[in-house]
Amino acid sequence: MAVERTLCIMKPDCVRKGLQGAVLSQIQKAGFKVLGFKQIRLTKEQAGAFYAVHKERSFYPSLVEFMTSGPVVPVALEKKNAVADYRTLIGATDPKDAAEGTVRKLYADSKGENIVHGSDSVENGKIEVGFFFAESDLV
Ligand code: FUP
Repeated sequence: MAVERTLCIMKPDCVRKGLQGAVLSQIQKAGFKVLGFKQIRLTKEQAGAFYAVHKERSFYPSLVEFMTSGPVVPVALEKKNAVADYRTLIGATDPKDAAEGTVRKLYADSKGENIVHGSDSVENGKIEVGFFFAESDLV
């Protein structure tokens, strides 16, 4: 299995609920190395660009609204098989469908406000880490 990078974003609901530590602990216990970690407030332009793939979807405006509603914590992660393993750890997009013990099952209220983001492919893992972190910031 190859070493991969994947991007976690602790979303505004995660920060509002004070779950940054609990979520990071769960990620670290699962064997991920934290390469980069910061708290920022996204602009509408940044959130819109990050989710550009969903631009034509009906939920896009509310997604951008939500992602700019408070601070977020992007976390660059590295591990063998990181992309698939991190998605297993966070669970399905809709917490109603998420497996027991997953981050979204434990903490998320809805499909729209689901605590964390996770990259969906190895290629997007690299691109999304680069969206938030310069290579020189990943240590
Ligand atoms: P995921 O890869 O699990 O983060 O899910 P998607 O890329 O399909 O969706 C990205 C985000 O859009 C979700 F985290 C929340 C939002 N979304 C909705 O609000 N409604 C939907 O029906 C689907 C996604």
